[in-house]
Amino acid sequence: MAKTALITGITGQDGYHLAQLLHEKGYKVYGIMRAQQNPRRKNVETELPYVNIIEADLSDLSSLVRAMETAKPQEVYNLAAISHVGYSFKNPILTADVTGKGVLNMLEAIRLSGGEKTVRFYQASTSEMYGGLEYNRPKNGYTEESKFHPRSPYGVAKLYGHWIATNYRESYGMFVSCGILFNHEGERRGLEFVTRKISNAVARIKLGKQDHIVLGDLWPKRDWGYAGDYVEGMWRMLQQDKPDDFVLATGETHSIEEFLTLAFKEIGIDDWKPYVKQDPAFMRPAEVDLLLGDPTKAEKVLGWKRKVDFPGLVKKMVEYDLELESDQKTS
Ligand code: NAP
Ligand code: F7E
Repeated sequence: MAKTALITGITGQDGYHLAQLLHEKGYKVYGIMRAQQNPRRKNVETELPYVNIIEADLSDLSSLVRAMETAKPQEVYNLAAISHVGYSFKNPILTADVTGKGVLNMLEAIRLSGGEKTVRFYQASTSEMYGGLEYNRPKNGYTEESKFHPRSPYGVAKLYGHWIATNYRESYGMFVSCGILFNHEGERRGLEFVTRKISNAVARIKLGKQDHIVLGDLWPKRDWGYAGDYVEGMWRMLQQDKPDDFVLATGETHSIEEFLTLAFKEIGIDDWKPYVKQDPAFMRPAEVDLLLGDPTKAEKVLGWKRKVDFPGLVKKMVEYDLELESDQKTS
């Protein structure tokens, strides 16, 4: 019989890729959406027509219980969050409520609707929990055993989500797996994140629609992979015999300057410096200096490996934005 999955964060980048993957695998897919005047509702309705939309909010437990009762899923993927690190400094309490306590709400909704022993739960944990400081950087990259030292209200809220999910696994024997995912990007990345901001601006510069891009710090380094590869890892985590935590990463780290270099090369520009300005408005009160993940456990246990490499990722994003901007479509 076909399985049923419930995805929170269906309008987001990962919600898009995961819904596609599960649909291809024959799942019936439900997606939770903050529905009132959500500008992204029409994208889901047109691009993911097979998704059954449920109007609910991660900060409203009763709406989540009703969602569980409506969908009756075997698998719940908790992707919803206030996910922008910069925004979390400006709205730390909302971030704690949604990104942190929202995880508890979803876990309680599963228990209250009777799914404690039957539902498998994926929690979207993050490399932001490690913090990237020099004193706390394993030589070969962060593993599932590494020490956490979050550097933003987002990272702190995610750490609460990670530990409460772990606690429900240990306390109630629930099938709860946390994916500690390093940055993953792609055509569906929000325009407020640095990679998509760059790929979109580069396309617009090529087409004469803008003449420069304004960014914050350019030296931080990230372990950047492709979102389409990472949702496959999420699914594999819930197909195991027992729940566990897994790092998904590429094992490489690159600076924003390196991303800029490759992105501008795609439009035939070797020196990006004349096109980039910096503004402290895009800098953070505390920065995560360098993130590098070690995906050995996921490779061994899940048989997961990223397919798209760093140059391939940049190319994919710039090509997509060139087409999008030439067509005058909206994203
Ligand atoms: P995203 O594009 O920012 O999507 C976030 C989703 O959360 C959106 O669908 C948003 O819906 C929803 N949401 C926000 N507040 C909500 C609320 N109160 N109730 C219900 N839904 C709400 O994020 P993503 O890149 O797909 O990431 C998916 C998850 O993985 C997030 O939890 C993120 O923190 C985590 N993560 C991401 C990365 C990465 O590199 N992408 C890495 C590690 C972990 P609206 O349309 O209503 O805003
Ligand atoms: O920043 C720097 C910024 O916002 C990356 C989320 O998905 O991945 C993401 O968090 C770097 C940072 O992603 C701009 O200071 C410079 O050093 O694209 P970002 P993030 O903070 O790494 C993790 C794994 C998550 O879990 C999060 O949910 O780029 N940067 N100039 C800039 N960043 C932005 N957004 N905009 C700039 O203009």
